[in-house]
Amino acid sequence: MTLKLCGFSASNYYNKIKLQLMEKEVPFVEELVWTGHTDGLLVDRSPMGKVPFLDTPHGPISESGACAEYIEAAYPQKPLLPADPYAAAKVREILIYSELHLELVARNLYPEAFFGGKVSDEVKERTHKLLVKGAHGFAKLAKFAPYIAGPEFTLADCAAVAHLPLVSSASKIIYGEDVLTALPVRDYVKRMGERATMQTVNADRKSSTEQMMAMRAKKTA
Ligand SMILES: N[C@@H](CCC(=O)N[C@@H](CS)C(=O)NCC(=O)O)C(=O)O
Repeated sequence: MTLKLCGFSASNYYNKIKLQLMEKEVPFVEELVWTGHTDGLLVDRSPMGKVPFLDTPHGPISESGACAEYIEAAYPQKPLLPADPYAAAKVREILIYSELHLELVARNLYPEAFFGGKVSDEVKERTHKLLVKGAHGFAKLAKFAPYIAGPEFTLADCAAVAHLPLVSSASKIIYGEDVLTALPVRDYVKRMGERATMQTVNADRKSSTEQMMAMRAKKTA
């Protein structure tokens, strides 16, 4: 059975796994699954109702971190984690910072930044403090030399290239300033965008985002 990546291409976490699979040249198919509904079919496969999740020959796996580790272990070709345990831990560390201390924090702003909703001033203030702290922490670890963890393309790049642009743009829209301004994110994302794999991710993201926005507009009409 071919590995099946489930979710939609506008999702940054989905794209983290899609990029990993393409970079490793692991054969996979995609199943379009939207979120926002809690029917049995989705929560049986992804108990929190989130995407992405993987359908493997052994059964489903939710949470992109678990999916990414499964892919590295089950498909050792073109490894995206160093063999050295310390070097691998440093890659995972950067990946976790980009998600836990940046993306997940910035996510509080997305309803207003991207979806026409409203976020309270209290949430904005608290989120700003956490984002500034997260950006300082991340800046101490990220290398951009030329990849996020150093000279090799790693799993941390699959995450960073999916998450950092969203963190920057949400912060610019809500606060009028980019909390990642001290970091060379723009050049990094541009450089990453030259990869054929990333061009596919970006083209699919664009059409999926249009589809998602059209569905949302229809719902609120
Ligand atoms: N920790 C999860 C986060 C995934 C996530 O938040 N996915 C979003 C789409 S980008 C989602 O499914 N949102 C719908 C929801 O939370 O109900 C992971 O790493 O897979």
